[in-house]
This record gives sequence, structure tokens and C-alpha cells, in this order.
Amino acid sequence: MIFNLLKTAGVDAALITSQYTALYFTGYKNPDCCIFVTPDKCYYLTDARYTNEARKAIPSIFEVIDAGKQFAKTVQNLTAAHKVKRLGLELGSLTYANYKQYEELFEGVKFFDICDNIAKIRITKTESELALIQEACNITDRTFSRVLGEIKEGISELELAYRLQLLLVQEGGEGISFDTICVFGENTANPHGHPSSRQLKYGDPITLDFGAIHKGYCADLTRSFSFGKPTEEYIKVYNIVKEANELAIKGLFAGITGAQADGISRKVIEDYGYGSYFLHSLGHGVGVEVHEKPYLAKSSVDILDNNMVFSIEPGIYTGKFGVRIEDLVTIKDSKAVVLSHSDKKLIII
Ligand SMILES: [Mn+2]
Repeated sequence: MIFNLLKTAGVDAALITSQYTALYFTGYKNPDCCIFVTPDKCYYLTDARYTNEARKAIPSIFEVIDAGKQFAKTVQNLTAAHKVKRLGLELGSLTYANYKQYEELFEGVKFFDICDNIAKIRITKTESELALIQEACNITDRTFSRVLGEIKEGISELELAYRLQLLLVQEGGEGISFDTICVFGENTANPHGHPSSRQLKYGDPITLDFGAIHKGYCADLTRSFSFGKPTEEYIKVYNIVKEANELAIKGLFAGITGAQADGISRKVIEDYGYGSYFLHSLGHGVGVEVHEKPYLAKSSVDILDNNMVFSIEPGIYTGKFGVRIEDLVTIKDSKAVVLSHSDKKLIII
């Protein structure tokens, strides 16, 4: 699959610098690596901190090179040795300083951006990728049901967030797919609030947004619920968000655009008069990266297709509190299949 990239991008060689694309092609997570691909060779450049583990972990088509601190120089040598004239680069994950350095080092080599070609490969999941994401979702669901037992008056947002993360590892997760959002009371009004020392009080709404990583693949789940008796307004808002989530999922088919899917949820929320409180877009793709293509947003032209995985996460943030309900979903035979199995009925603890 990695060799196909050269054909579709029309280049002699490609330099992969995004650690996520490298993870995608190798199954090995490493923040300090790059991959150089020619039509018949794949080189995996890293340094001595990773070489030993990398040689065992990654497929044998990759030749692991200890490039020390000389990545650019090593790539220059490879480019010259393979007589590369057209080089594909991931411009979206390259710093300007790197780009300037490459311009100097690779004289006479023409650069092409291969970000779209890579996104196209990563956007559709194979059956084995789907199974890994499903397992990441299962770990996340089990963690959610266990963390409910940890919720007690007086616990802080930070402590609950860290207890949740411990449970997630106990359930088989290898890490968190992003910084856990755990917010109480008025802090739920911030869609991506940071956990603080704020302590839980009777009657507080709670929002948890988190996910496990399983073999490099991410999950992403949000549930809002109530500690003690919720207000009438909270129940009303909760039911609107639930309806927006469920109708968007029901409306999915192979070929719907990200904008159309976003529009389904947005219309529900607007019709109830809360349109200006839906502060973000409906969803995003999930894979080795927790935010990747396709995007479900007002202006998104991405087309949602079979075997893509993405979140459906409408939310309402009134200023006093917020509610978000997020599931991971895929499309099979032009119908939505929900990968998250946590209950969406309003939980009152
Ligand atoms: Mn999300």
C-alpha cells in the first residue's frame, strides 16, 4: 500500500514525516522518525533510542536506519543515491524551517505535497482497522461504566479524570487518545474545559469526554449526566442533544457530505431554539489520529462513505451548563453502525 502512494502522487519517492502516518504504515508509535519510500525500498529513519524496538515492531519491508540527529542529511544521501527528481512531502506536518532546509539540501529536486494522497488512503478503514477501533471503543465503554462507581460528592475534576485513566488502563487500554475532559457544574458550559480542582456538588451536571488507544487506534466517547436531581432545563436540553445525535446517525448513508450530516443535527437544535448554543461542528474522523478526515461540519465537502469511522457529537452550551453526546460510528452497506455502546438514556447518579 505504501508503494501505491508513489504512483497516485506521481513522484519518484516520498518522505513521510507525520508520526501518525508513520504509525499508520508501520504499526509502531515513534515521535522521532521519518519514512523514505522509493519504488522498491522503504527506509525507516530513527535514532538509537528507538532502533532496537523498531526493528522488532515494524514490518520487514522497512530498513531501519539509525540516523542520529542527521535526518535531513540522511534523506539527502538517499535522494541522491536513488536519483530522485520528484519528491513527495507531507507539507501539512512539516515546519517552515524544515522546508527551507530541504530546499537548500535537495537542489534540483522538485517537491510535491502528498497530504491529500495520504488522507485518501487513511480515510477508509480496512476490516482489521475497524476491529481495532471497535476494541478501543469497547475498552472506553467499559471504562465509562466503571468510572460511574467512582463519582462521589467532593471529588475534584482532576482526581476523577485520573481515576478514569487508571480504569482505562486496567480495562486494557494502552493510553489515552487525547487529554481527558472531565468537568462539573458551570464548567460543563465549556465544550473543551480543562479538569480543575473544582469539587463535585449535589445537583451538578457532569461531562466526560475521553478515549482509549488500542494498538495505535483511538476511541472517542462523550457522555453528559447528572449528579443528583437535574433541573427541568437540563433534562430538556439533554433530550434535544440526544435527538440530534440519534437523527444524525439515522440519516447517514454512503455518499452524504460532512456538511449534510452536520445539517441534520444543527436543524434539530435550531428548531428547538438552541442553534446559537451548538458551538462546534458535528464530528471528525478517527483512526490512528483522534482528529482526522472526514470532517462533519457546516462547510465540509468531505464525502462520508462505507468503512469510514467518525464521531457524531452534537452539543448545547447554554452558558450555565453544557450537554454533549458523542458516539463513534462507521458506515456499512450504506447504513450507520454505532461502535460506541454506552447508554444514551440520561444517567442520574
Ligand atoms: Mn470527538
